[in-house]
Amino acid sequence: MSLIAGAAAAAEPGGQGVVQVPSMFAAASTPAGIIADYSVLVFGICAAIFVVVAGLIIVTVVRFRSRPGDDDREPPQVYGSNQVELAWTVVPVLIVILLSLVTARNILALQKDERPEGWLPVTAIGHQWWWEFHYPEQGITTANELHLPVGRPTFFDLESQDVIHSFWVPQLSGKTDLIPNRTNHLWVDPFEPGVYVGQCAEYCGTQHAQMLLRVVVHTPRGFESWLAHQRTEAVMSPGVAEGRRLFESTACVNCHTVRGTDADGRFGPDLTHLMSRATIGAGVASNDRAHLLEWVTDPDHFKPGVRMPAMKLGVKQVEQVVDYLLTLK
Ligand SMILES: [Cu+2]
Repeated sequence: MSLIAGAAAAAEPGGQGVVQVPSMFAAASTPAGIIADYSVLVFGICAAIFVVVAGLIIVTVVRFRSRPGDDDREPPQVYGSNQVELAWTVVPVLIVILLSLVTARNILALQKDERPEGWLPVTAIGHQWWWEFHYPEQGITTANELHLPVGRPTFFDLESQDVIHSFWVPQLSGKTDLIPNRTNHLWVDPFEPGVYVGQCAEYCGTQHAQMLLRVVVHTPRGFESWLAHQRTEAVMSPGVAEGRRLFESTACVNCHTVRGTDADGRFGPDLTHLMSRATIGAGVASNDRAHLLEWVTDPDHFKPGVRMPAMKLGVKQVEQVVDYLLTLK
């Protein structure tokens, strides 16, 4: 069911663009590039050590194996060779120093505690089991699908509403934890428009594996038009008045916000522009009428243990609520 499994697919139903394969070796942002280069360096050094050690073992085993006619005397024993001792002390020390220096340089390049002037601020909040993204400069909030521009780096405040989560989009950056009562930071500067997928990387409860996120990277102009659309309030169509009345008279409004209406709950995802998202339930299903009907009827069916309860509405009422949701474009 997971949309990550189908991530290699070229076309995207939501019209968001090509979904990239989530490989940390296909870096699409500076922090991910630094980490990928470092991984290759460490892997290269370890591979060289492996080849030397395994090679010496093989040569020794073959060359000094027992042969017919050998006598049973012990071969000469070597103790206290200064050359050998120096070699296996100095070489590892040099390797450790090299790796420490490169690590320190990379950490300095990756870690920023303050947002540089001109960067886009975004607050990412981890919830069991979905992502809230808040754009403080624009005053908008969305869920599970993060939209970013090319050409302007983004600086994240990472927070958690409940337990420890971890933000990870392999092509954009390394993992950083979202910890309750603490704000961590992360930055990315995507090079190419596209859709990058990621997921929570710290076990956070039963639905941890279905806490997916997608990052839609736009051209600067595309990002501005996305922002302009998200800033607008929900547009009401009279044809779905009954669905809206049901939504606002049941517990839906305790958890969900629809800007421009009475719904201002904060516990669940903001639904003002629900239909601008390609997926529901933090990536468990594509966002269309059939899946919304199933989701509202019984969210547990997709995500056992999910915090959203089944509202015990009749079939007709669920259809009316969903038809209202479908107008939240
Ligand atoms: Cu998790």
